[in-house]
Amino acid sequence: MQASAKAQPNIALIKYWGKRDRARNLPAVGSISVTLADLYTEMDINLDADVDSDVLIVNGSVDEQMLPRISRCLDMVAGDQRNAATIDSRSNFPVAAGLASSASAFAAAVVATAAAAGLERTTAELARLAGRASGSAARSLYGGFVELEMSDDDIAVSSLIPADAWPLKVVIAITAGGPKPIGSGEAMEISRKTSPFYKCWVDDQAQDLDAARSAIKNGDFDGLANTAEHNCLKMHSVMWTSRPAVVYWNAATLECLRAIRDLRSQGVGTFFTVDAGPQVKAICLAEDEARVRDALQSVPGVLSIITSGLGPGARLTRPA
Ligand code: 2P0
Repeated sequence: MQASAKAQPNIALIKYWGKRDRARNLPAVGSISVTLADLYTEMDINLDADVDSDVLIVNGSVDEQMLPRISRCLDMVAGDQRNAATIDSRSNFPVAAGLASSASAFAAAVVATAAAAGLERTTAELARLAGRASGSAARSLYGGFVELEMSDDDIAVSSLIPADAWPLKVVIAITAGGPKPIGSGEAMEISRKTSPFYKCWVDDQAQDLDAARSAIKNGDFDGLANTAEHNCLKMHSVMWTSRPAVVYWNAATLECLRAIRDLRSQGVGTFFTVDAGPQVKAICLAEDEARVRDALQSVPGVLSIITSGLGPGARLTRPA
């Protein structure tokens, strides 16, 4: 009745923004991501803990705010007749700051809960369950380059190529601490209902997915860079044209984009992406990682830098 799992966050190169079905949390668009290696969430689930109701500890402190969402996720995996659980979650990076902490948390949660409940589930089934809890979490069940495909009835997630087939690096510039002003789930709904660009965003996505998929299969860095930057800016254009506008960037975010574009124009293998937060992620060729890190480190307003390679999908650590 006890199990532990480890999962890494993922960074979308072709992004998910908007829901097709809120009740089942189905995304309106497919997405493609890279799973990171060096940032992680470890989660212990105990379904034999002798507690009256679920208790969630995040990095050593009781977390009442996340508890209802985590409890619903455990219900989805183990059924709502399950025992109350203690859930102990530890992450080695800032949570709720646009670093996809919900992805690694819910991916770890579904893997550990299924094992604690003694259930055999395939990775594809676990990915669908994780996606119900948080759309991006479905992608963290797989390693390397991952595609989430959207059909009318459900999602299907798969690895396009493993992490070691194209060992790119990710340099993350932290430009602000603390939680984001508005959660992505709520912000997506505002965009869906109000942005005049939303339909165009949804209609365009298949083209970006096709271009990115073939760039990944062909190891075409420039092709991937052009498509990913375009897709990121298109998503933020949808956010900015929502009412009220959803603006996650700060001045340092924009300065980092400029620095990355300057590097690229000098022949450095890097491109940017930005999620629902002010942090900037520079994807880069391994040989250019140090140069990208040094450049972003010296951008005014950058508080710290995190670097990571690409890594595996969520897995059970206990029982191993
Ligand atoms: C992504 N984001 O594809 C996009 C890009 C943020 C910007 O998925 O409501 O936490 O839990 O399904 O997965 C963040 O949204 O949203 C996200 P829910 P989630 O990575």
